[in-house]
Amino acid sequence: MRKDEGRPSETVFLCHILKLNEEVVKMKKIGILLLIAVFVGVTFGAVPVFAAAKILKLAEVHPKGYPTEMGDQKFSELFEKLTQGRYKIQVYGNSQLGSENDVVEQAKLGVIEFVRVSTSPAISVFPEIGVYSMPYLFRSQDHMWNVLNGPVGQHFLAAMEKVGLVGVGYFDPGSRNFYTTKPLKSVADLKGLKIRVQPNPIMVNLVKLLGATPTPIAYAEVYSALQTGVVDGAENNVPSWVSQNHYEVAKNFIKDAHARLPELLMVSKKFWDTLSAADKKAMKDAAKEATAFQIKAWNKAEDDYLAQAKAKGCIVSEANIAEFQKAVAPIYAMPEYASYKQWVDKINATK
Ligand code: BDP
Repeated sequence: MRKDEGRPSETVFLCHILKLNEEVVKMKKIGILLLIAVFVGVTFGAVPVFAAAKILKLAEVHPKGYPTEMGDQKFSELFEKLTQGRYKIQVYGNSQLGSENDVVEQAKLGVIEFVRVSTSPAISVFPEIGVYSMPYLFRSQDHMWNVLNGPVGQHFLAAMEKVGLVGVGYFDPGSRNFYTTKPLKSVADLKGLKIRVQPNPIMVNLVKLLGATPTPIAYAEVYSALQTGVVDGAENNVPSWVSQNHYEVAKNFIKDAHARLPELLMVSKKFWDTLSAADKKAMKDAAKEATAFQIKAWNKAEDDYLAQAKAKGCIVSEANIAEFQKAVAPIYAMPEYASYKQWVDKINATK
């Protein structure tokens, strides 16, 4: 009896095993089908529904809410949308990824996909673009945009490909002006002062022509350089002066508008070359719209930051522009900038 008792449960057990086997076979079939689907998708260009977005890095020196940073965010949002979420750009502000000179090098190597930097750090890898930092080159904001949107501006964006970078677009830089810890009303007041400049040979020469001593320092270190007296002043646009708190220490600002150095949005050529023609177009389109957005944000920020500085008791003086122009004019005759003449002429001829 005992032997017989065991029989029904053995049968049930066997049935279970058989059912389980069927399930395993079913699951294997589904697995194989899924594998085929992925293979076909990848091989023939269809995108598997579960593909994760590729994360890209964009280096920026400014903090959240600064107009160029807002432009970066807009660009990132649009590029993601235009590529149906296949790419996601993460903006690293506040010099988190390094100084502008460092990140330009990293973008050349393909370690960082995008950089938003001033023209200055691009000069070390592409000297021709230095022409943009010549003093009083652009007559106004409108003149600058006519140049940037015209053949000269577009030439520079494309030509950087030779050095491993592709210019995607420009952002508005405003105009650069001097500010110091000492009273500042004229060129004479700059005499003998130590002035922070971007690591840019043209800015070094410009400051020398004004009788001051240029000190190249990375952007993130300017505040402490001013505070500790390593420098007596710096030169920049109003939003940088205020957002970096330089205005707390260097309260004297003179509106001499000696230069406008276009802000560059560049992509690593290494990454650019991996893109389809449609994605390259998407990137350019995203940049175009982001530029229009940034210009609006810029114009508003300039006014807001200036009001903030005045409210905090800063002294903002109007410069005798002719006096500044006269002092720096000899830079155009320096032999090291002879090759800029062809560009200067084209820029002067632009309406
Ligand atoms: C600001 C530019 C930023 C530069 C900075 C500087 O937006 O890209 O790094 O000047 O002076 O106006 O270093």
